[in-house]
This record gives sequence, C-alpha cells and structure tokens, in this order.
Amino acid sequence: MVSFIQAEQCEGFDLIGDIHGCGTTLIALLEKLGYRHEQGSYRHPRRVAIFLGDLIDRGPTIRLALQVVRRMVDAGAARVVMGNHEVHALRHCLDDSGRVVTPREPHNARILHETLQQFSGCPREWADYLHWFLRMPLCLEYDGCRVVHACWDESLLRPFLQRYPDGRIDQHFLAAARQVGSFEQRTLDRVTRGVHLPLPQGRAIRSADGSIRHTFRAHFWAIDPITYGDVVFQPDPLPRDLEARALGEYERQRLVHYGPDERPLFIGHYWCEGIPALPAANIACLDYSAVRCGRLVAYRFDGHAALSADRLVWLSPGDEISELEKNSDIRSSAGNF
Ligand SMILES: [Mn+2]
Repeated sequence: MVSFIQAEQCEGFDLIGDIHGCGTTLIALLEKLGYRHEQGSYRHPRRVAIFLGDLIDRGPTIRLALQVVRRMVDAGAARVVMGNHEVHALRHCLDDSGRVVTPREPHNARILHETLQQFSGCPREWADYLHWFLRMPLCLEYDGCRVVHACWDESLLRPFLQRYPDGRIDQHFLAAARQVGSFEQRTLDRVTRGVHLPLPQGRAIRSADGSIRHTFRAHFWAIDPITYGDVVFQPDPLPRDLEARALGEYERQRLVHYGPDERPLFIGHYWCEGIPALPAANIACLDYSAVRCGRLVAYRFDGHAALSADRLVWLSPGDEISELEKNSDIRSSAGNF
C-alpha cells in the first residue's frame, strides 16, 4: 500500500485535465470513470478525483463545471489545484481588500468574457467562487506523486511549501504577487504558467487563437536540451529556423528540470492535441484542449511509479451525449443550468 493512498484512504486517484467550462463533458467523463451522483455530489466508492485547474473561461457550461467540482471537493470526493485562469480571475476580479471588481483592461475582460457573461445574473455566486479559488492549493505533493497546473519548479515550491505547508496562498500573497519579480509573483507565475522563453528580437508567432506571441512555452523534462525545438511544448510549432536555433546561456538559465527519477507528476495547461500520450515516463500532461473540440482527459493512477499511456481515459466532443443518455439522473442534473 502506497502511503498517498493511505493519506486519502482510497484505492487511487483519477486526475482530470483543464475543463474550461465544459461542464457536461466533465459529467460524462466522471460517469465513464464510475463516479455517481449521490448525496449532492459526484463520488466514487474507492477513488478520489484530482482536478488540475483551469475550470473556468471559454466553455459553454462554466457554472455547471464549477458546481460539480466544488461539490466534489466539499464532499471530500475530489481535490483541485489552482490553474492560471483562476489566478487571472483572482488578479482582475478581486481587489487587495477582497472586494469583487470588474476587469478594466479589454484583454483581461476578453479572457474572462464567457465566465462573466454566464455569471452576469448571479454576482453573489461569482463572488463566492472567487473566494473559493483563493483557497485552492497551488500544488499537491504525496509520497507517490505530485500535482501542479503547469510546472513543478522545486527551487520555488520547496520554500513556498515551507511557508505554506497546505499549499494555499492568501489575500496577502496575492497582493504581494502584483509586484513583478517578487517571490510571490514568480511562484504563482511559474507553477500555473510554466516557463516562457522569449523569441529572438523582432520575431513573433501567431497562435491558433489568433494572438501574436513573442514568447514560447518551454517544457521541463528534456535531458541536456540543445535547441529551442528540444524544449518547445505548445500546439503552435516554431518556425523551422527557430526550432533548430541553439539555446544560449540566457535561455538555459531560465529552464527548469524535472528529472526522470522524480516521482510521477501530473500537469495540465499546455493545449496538447491528438491522441493523448505521455511526454516523459514520469510525467502526464492531461490538457488536450477539451474546449477547442479536443479531448477531456483523465489518468487513472494507482500508485505505480512508471506511468503508462494505457491508464489515460478521455472523451471527445459529442461523446458526452451518448454517455449522458445512459443515465437519466445525470441528464436531469445537467439540465439544472
Ligand atoms: Mn488551460
């Protein structure tokens, strides 16, 4: 028996990637994993779900997604870590005294557009969720595995966990994180957004969502990376010449490394595409762009140090209809919104 399982008194964890307001798909995936709606919450008799953050923004059923996850967490049937979209909502919708505000800059309002729209008739419920986001831990660490939204950076998370042993930030931490370069800002940014490397001067890439980017997302599991192409981890490819470009000392110093002998790590965040697979033997990325007609992906973890792609379970768009039709209770609870 692995001690993380003893800690949670369950047979294993079902880790679930970025939901982004795909509430009905989430319900269908939980059904597929054997969770049932009982006593006000989805739950599994022998397993605990762990959500990897980014519950909100972009999708059609954000309130439903939040309601399902929150009830599971409150019932002890699930855990959740904070994603960069929850951080973004906290930064732009809560002021330093904890009052709810409307985001001012158009860019920030655009990211939150669907969320604010779907909560427009229920400001109290939105305020309540914002304060709940603040209580989400940044990471979870068990003897058998680690969980974080984007990047496990030991150099920041070890001192962070010494100061905040339950992994939870607070209003003061959030206020301090407004100062660029502070420990709080670097920690929040690194664990929920990962490492971004700047493109060379004058170069930019256009993302699938139409935005122009001057940085790219770098991963943290390459052993002795030589080129930009060895560390890029995002659906938008780098132009050929940049892919072949050698990493300089500046870039190398910014990279983080999670070694192959570290315990299994579960992350979301990176908008992967295609058939889910493992990027490294001890790392599973479970964000497969559910809200962009990709897949909502789970990993059924039973404590084995060697991860296996066989343990990945997912739903593609449209699958939820047939899954939901199997159970009328689910259909009626999904219809509450
Ligand atoms: Mn995300």
